[in-house]
Amino acid sequence: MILFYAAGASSQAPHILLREAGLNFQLEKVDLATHCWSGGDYRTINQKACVPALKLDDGDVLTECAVILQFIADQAPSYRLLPPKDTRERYHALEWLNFISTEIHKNFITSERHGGVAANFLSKTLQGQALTRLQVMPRLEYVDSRLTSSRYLAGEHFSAPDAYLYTILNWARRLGIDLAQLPALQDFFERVSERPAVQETMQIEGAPHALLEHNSE
Ligand SMILES: N[C@@H](CCC(=O)N[C@@H](CS)C(=O)NCC(=O)O)C(=O)O
Repeated sequence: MILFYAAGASSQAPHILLREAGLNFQLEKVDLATHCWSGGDYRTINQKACVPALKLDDGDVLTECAVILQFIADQAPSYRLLPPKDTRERYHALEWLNFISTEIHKNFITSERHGGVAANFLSKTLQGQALTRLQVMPRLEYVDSRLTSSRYLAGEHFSAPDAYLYTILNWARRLGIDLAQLPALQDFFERVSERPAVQETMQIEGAPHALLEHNSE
């Protein structure tokens, strides 16, 4: 399997989960500004030009973060990275994946484009970043309220939606959202940060793109 990723992008969630699942995989970095990877034009891998994409050993390519996470979890069922199929708990975990994807992830993505290039996933202007904060705060407050009664989104066990939420909380922090005002989310973030698979992922991916033009953060 090959995971196509960009540092700190939503592809970080499947990256974490592949490590949690102990699966064999390769990483290929994508430059979202030029649509290039070491093998050429990334749009020949994923016509949507977005990461993540997961190329399977038979050549098939899966896209869409929430779906890739389900696929990875199902490759290693003993790790229980999603509750078993056909259980009510499974559907509640899928509710989280869908909520994070449609209500949180997409509200972080800016419509700004730089130099005419669709190259960035978080806003690079102060005005755009303020708008993002307005959009995401009520959704993060909802997640915070739900995490007051359990350690992880699907209960007491780390699972796929947690990898996705963790990735997105990194975006919140980069945009200056102080997690101290969301105490359950702050605890969750610290707990997940300590996981070896997460630390390895963060170290390998390195720093994401700068959040202001002409500023290396
Ligand atoms: N619907 C896609 C969206 C993925 C997405 O938003 N990817 C961003 C990075 S987090 C991206 O590749 N953006 C490229 C661009 O804006 O040009 C999914 O859920 O996987």
